[in-house]
Amino acid sequence: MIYQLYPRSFYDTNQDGIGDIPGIIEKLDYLKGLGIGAIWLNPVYASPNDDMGYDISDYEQIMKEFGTMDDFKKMLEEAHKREIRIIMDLVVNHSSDEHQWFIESRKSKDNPYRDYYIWREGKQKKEPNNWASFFTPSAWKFDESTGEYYLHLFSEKQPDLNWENEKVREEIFRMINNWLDLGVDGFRMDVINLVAKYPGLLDGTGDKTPSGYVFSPEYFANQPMTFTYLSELYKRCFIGRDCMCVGETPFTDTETAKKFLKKEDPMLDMIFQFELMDIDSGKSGKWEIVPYTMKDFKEVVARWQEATKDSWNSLFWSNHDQPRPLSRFVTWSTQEERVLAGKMLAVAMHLQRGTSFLYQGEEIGMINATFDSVDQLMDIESIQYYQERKKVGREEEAWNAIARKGRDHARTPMQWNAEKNAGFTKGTPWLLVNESYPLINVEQAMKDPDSLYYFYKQLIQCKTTSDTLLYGDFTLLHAMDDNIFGYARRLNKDEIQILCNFTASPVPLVYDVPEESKVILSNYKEHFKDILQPFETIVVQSKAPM
Ligand code: TEU
Ligand code: CA
Repeated sequence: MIYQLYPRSFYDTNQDGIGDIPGIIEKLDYLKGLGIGAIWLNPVYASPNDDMGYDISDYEQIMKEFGTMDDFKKMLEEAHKREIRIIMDLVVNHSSDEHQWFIESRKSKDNPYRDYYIWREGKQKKEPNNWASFFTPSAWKFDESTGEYYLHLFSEKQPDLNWENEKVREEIFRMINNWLDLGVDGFRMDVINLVAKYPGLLDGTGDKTPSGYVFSPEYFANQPMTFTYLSELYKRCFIGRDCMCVGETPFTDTETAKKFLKKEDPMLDMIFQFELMDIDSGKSGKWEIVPYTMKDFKEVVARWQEATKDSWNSLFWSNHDQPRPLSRFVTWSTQEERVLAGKMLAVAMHLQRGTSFLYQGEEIGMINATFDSVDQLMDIESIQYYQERKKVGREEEAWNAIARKGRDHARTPMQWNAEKNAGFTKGTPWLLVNESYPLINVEQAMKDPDSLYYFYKQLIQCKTTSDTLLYGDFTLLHAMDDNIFGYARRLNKDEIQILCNFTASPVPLVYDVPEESKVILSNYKEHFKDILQPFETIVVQSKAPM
């Protein structure tokens, strides 16, 4: 179980309203208590925070708001003492425009760093091609000083690095090796499958975005050279080391995943796929929110389990880019239901085959926040989207989408207790505190033996001590049921059935388990053989049929 920790919102020790590394150190025992084996830290490198640390201005320095390199080393040591591994974020598709390389690169066309980034001349006084960016209308920005454009798939302050340049790759490999030598245990590699761009940078042919540009992953995602670069990176940095790497890979289907995960030519240990996170996204992307069915959900889960059966899968309900799962995948109305549903979701995901990622706050059942106006938002993606839509009078529609899927929902401060600012800071928090904190907080959860926190602890214990849950194969059960998600994990003669009612109503279900089976985990004390109670989850172990 890996705990994804968003440092900016975890715990503030110097009351500047920003979480910090000393805050992480202070809470390591809390995390140890939960039973996790590793922490993935969102970026902690020097950054002007245009995209909250995903715009790095120095890969070898710690963000000053978070602390010093000594603080970092101390955290590493303290985590290791507790047998907790530390996995860093690695953001090397782009840097910040305030990185020394880019400052040099933009100075002149013959600067030694010019080729560290992707510069092109305009075409008839317009951008070099029609690519749309994730955050702005065009993926190109005109730079006065040399009269050329640079490519930025994300914000204007995140110029894409030029991986074709061997010097760039060498710098990156050196930097990765430095962190590994320092003792970090692995990396979560940000949009790592976007590093190679199609050589001709051709115009995309898909639908135009409202501003007239074309989102063109066919030319910037999973290009042939991506696999070459990643294989090289693995050989130069990871081989022979006790570490792990998980690649964040949008636009990746199961066939492409197999290429990333093949054992003969290692590139990545796991990937984060996006099909589940995009299950409610329409053709035009995440802001077009569309309905989906339980069958759609099962189809995605089963297909990815199948595709990774010879490699390894990653399991997650959320991360710092996604809304809170309790506000997204289930509909509940009382606090009691919230806790039941939280437990059910935990089982539904984490007893599948793969490594689990638990996003900060999920262990206490945090939910989406209420934002009253765009001034309260801090996330560049939501803010830019809102402003673009406002230009064409569609701000209300944009606001409704942000209320459901804005990235700030996941980024509000951790709720430690019922005191001011949820005990996160005595200063002014950098992003508003979710108003639910008097009810939903760590202190409350620790006092209540039936809390989600203790359930997670039990679940982690269950999974990490069962070979069947760790290594057993996966079979979908009740595939046609519209309300129940069920699966079996089998290893040799051992079978564990996992049943989950995703609805707030009782659902009839006859479960077919042998007499001598036993319930090893559930969110209810009482069970009925022909019904699953509202949000009930039940994990039943038996000997598999011969
Ligand atoms: O996200 C990559 C990515 O594909 C995003 O567009 C994602 O789909 C989006 O955030 C959903 O709203 C990674 C990081 O996780 C994200 O925080 C960064 O902003 C982005 O890369 C750029 O580094
Ligand atoms: Ca602080």
